[in-house]
Amino acid sequence: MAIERTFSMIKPDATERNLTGKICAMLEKNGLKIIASRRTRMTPEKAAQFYSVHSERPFFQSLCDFMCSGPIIVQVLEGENAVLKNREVMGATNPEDADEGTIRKQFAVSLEKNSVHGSDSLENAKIEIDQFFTDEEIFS
Ligand code: IDP
Ligand code: MG
Repeated sequence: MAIERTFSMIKPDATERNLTGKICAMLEKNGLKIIASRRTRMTPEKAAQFYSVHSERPFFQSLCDFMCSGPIIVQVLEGENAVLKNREVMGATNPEDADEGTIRKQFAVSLEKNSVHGSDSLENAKIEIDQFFTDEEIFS
């Protein structure tokens, strides 16, 4: 297995409920090392760019509004098979479908307000990391 990097976000529904530490602890417990982290806010432009793959979906505008509604934490995670591992720790997009013990099962409020984002491929991980971090901000 290869050491990979993936991009993670803690979404506004989770920062609002002060769950940052609990979510980071679950990532770390599962072998994902937080090698960059910053609390910030999405702008409407940045949200639209980040979720552009979903621009034709009916939930797009609501999703962008939600992502701008409060602070987020942007992170780079590193570890064995980090892309897939993070998706496993996150759980299914819809918390109703998420497995026990996953972040979304434990913390998500709804299909939209599902507490965390994680890159879905190594290729997208690199694109997403580059949208938020320079190489000088990442320390493994
Ligand atoms: P993912 O976050 O598990 O990769 P995606 O399908 O990429 O899921 O969707 C991106 C985000 O858009 C989801 O995490 C969720 O916040 C939101 N979303 C996805 N599908 C729906 C929907 O049907 N209604 C409302 N929001 C949705
Ligand atoms: Mg996705």
